[in-house]
Order: sequence, then C-alpha cells, then structure tokens
Amino acid sequence: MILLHWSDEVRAARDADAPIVALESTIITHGMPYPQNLQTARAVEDAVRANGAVPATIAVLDGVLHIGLSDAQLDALAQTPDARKLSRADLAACIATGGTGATTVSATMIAAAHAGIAVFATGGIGGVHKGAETTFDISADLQELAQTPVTVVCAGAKAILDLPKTFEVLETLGVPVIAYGQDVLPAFWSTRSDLGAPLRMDRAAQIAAAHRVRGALGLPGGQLVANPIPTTDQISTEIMAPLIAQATAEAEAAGITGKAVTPYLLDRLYTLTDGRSLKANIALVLNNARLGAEIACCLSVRQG
Ligand code: PSU
Ligand code: MN
Repeated sequence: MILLHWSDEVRAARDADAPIVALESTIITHGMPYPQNLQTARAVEDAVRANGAVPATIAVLDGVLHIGLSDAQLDALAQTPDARKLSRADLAACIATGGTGATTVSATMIAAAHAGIAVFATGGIGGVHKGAETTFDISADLQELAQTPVTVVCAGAKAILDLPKTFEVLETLGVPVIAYGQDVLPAFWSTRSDLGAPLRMDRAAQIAAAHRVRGALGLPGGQLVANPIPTTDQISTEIMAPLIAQATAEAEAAGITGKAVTPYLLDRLYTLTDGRSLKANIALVLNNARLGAEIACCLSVRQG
C-alpha cells in the first residue's frame, strides 16, 4: 500500500537530514479566499526556505498523502474549495476511498510524525469554541497535541474561540504552551491576550531543546509555541472582540455547526474587518513559518 508521496524537494531534505517544516493545507482550502490563499501558501513556503529549512505542505490528493506539494498541486488545491477538511477522524478514510482533502492541525501533525518531521508551522490552532458548554464543540487539535510528538508553531488559538477554556484544556492534557518572547499568550490577530503564559522562551534553541528532552523522557504529545503576530500587523482585541461576537451570533442564527463553524467565522470576519483580518492572518502565518524554520534548524544540528 502506497501511503506517502514525498515531493522531490522534501525527499532530498529527508535524505540529507536537512531541517524540514511541515505546513497544513486547511488554511489554504478553508481558511482564506482564492487567490490570496495560493499567494500566501507560496509565500509561507518561501519564508521557510529563506530561513534555512525545507517546507513540506501536507494534503491528501486522490487518496495519496503528500509530504510536500509541487507548485502545480498547490495551485490546484487552492482552487478546490470543496476539498474535505480532514482531522484525525477522517484522514484514513479519505486515503482509503481515494478522496482529496486538506489537513487540519490534527491531521497534519499525524502526517508529520509519520514522516519523521518534528516541527509544524500554522496560523492558529482549533480549540474550545464559545458556548462549548452546550455544543461540546472542541477541536480535535487539542487531543492531538496531547498525543503526537510534533512542535506546533502558531499565533495562539484563534480568537474566535473561548481562549481561557482552550488553555485550561491544554493544561489538563499536559501540553506545554510556550509563549515566544513575552509573558502573556498572544490572541491570534492581536499580540496580547489577558492570559498569562504557562511557559516563556525567548530563543528557538530553547524550544528545540525542550522538544528533545520530551523525546528523551518518552513523553507522548507535542509542544505548542504561541508566537505573537508582529506588532505592526496586529488588530487590537478592542476592535476584534465585538466583531467576533457579531460573527458568532450570526453563525448561531444561521445554524452553522461542526466543521463549518471555523471557516464561516473566518469568512465573516474578513468581511466585517474589510479584509484586515486576512492581512493580519497572512502576516502571522509568515512570522510562524520563520520561527518554525529556526526551530527546525536547531533540531537538525547533531548532538554530540
Ligand atoms: N488557522 C488559520 N486558519 C485556519 C485554521 C487554522 O489561520 O483555517 C484551521 C486549522 O486547520 C485548524 C482548523 O486545525 O482550522 C480547526 O478547525 P476546527 O475548529 O473545526 O477543529
Ligand atoms: Mn469543531
């Protein structure tokens, strides 16, 4: 059974033990409109390369799990909005039935770990949705962080979520949450939330070292690195909070549930902010790609 297909660039990096950074594809198909999604995907790959690592964008195309996409494949995927949105629950089924799907954080972590890639950069992870006490809507991303040994670089949990509950669950699951260079957790579009960071690290080498120690201790699960959006690109929580409340109320009134919730909210916020939320989203993903590459470079240095 052929499960994995490696792109030439990623295979060469793997064979040379060069640093690799995994990238997800749901952000391309369900997180941003075309053509900004394609431009961003390319720019993110270039940001990884510019910082000394090789990007491996992950997706399932016609039943094959791709570790690294060609530019033509990236282009085609960016124009396949009906690609499935794959998490741990449906990754195998999509491969088995010859389907095409984009990988969320959980499915990308599984693919990365399977391929031996330790670092993964994205925008924001999924988490506990507002109102989860009645809907039970909690992203599979959180459980994945508890069981799959990949260091995930994000800009915090998406601020459409209930951030206090999201970080409580991560604490319960024993997931290290590391704020990069500051004492508070970032809030995706904004550099700061009002939540203190459980851990703080100021250098990529420290994050890589912690990843290694977890491996040496035989701990399952990954690390979550919360890297604040660059200040010049942020949108303050004062501006975002009422718009998020409005989008959330609209989603509820429209009866949006399950996998459709996150894409619906992101799309509404794009409109409500006149495109500013997308600009910020692009800036923070690029920023995470750079830090992911730095961490991957630290990890690929042989230990004596
Ligand atoms: N971050 C973004 N845009 C996105 C996502 C994350 O900036 O579209 C995606 C990720 O793939 C994440 C998913 O895993 O949203 C979470 O979806 P859900 O809330 O349905 O678990
Ligand atoms: Mn959900």
